[in-house]
Amino acid sequence: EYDWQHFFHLKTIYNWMDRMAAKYPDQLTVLNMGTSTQGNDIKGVKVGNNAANKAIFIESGIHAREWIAPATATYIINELLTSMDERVQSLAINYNWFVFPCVNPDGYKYTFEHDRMWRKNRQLFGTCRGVDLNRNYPDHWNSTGSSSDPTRYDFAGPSAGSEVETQRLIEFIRGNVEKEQIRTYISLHSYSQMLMFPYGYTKEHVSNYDDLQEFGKKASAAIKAESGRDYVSGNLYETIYPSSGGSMDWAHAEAGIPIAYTFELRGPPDSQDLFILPAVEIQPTASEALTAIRTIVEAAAEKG
Ligand code: 0X9
Ligand code: ZN
Repeated sequence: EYDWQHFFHLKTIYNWMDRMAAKYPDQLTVLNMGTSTQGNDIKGVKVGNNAANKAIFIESGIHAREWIAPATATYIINELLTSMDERVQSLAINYNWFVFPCVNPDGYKYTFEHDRMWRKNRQLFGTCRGVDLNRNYPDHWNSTGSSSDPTRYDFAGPSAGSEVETQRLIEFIRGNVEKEQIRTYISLHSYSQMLMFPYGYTKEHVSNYDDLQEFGKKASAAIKAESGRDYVSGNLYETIYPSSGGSMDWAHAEAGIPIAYTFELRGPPDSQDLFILPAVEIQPTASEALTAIRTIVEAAAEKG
């Protein structure tokens, strides 16, 4: 019914989360941030319930066509609950995890039902649709690497934080960041094999640049050792391209979450459709992503 050899529809992912909650009632709780533009739930899970623990927040699927991202998020949830690897078991014991696999549920559904290459949400603007939710966050909104044109793939929206999907995520983080001690924020994307930290909007360095650079480099090395894949690490502005209004910049600068990364996971070996990763790649891609997260979390814990 659910595995990591196929990509699954939104409702299949949500049904799987419900079954995992029934199977692991002590460790897993299903959460709902609220509803999207078109009325779909934005569901996620909390894994772990030790109130003394710090928390890690993971979002994926902000870009609808990047199917490997939600698949990786569900893999991580499953590993936290079932892994026989002591290093992963330690992560589950020592941290609480908030994982929201599909923070753009309308777009994700649309990629299954109508257009595989859809990226944005499905908000209507006259004769066209969609805001790039990773350009809509209220931190130096629409200042670079985004567009005011609703026909474009990188449309920032009519105003900062205009979209309900953005608003629900902001409310969730604001309501939980202190209460749950969220100290790490991960945004999963594809396809460039990069581990990036803030800022996206400027090449100026964050105050903890040296730490984030060091953790990123360690994570790249850990992936290289596991799968032989090369992941470039660095600040987002200089590593991929300038872009403002991303969730990571907001999480770091506005919500005060010190450790924030945007991962670009694998794309296919050779193809024009770089978002269409063969399903056989889900397992190794998700495994190396978890290795990178584990390495970052362990390196940060060592620093104290
Ligand atoms: O353009 C993007 O949003 C990301 N690349 S993707 O191919 N997955 O669309 C890059 C990260 C963008 N930026 C910020 N977080 N600011
Ligand atoms: Zn993306």
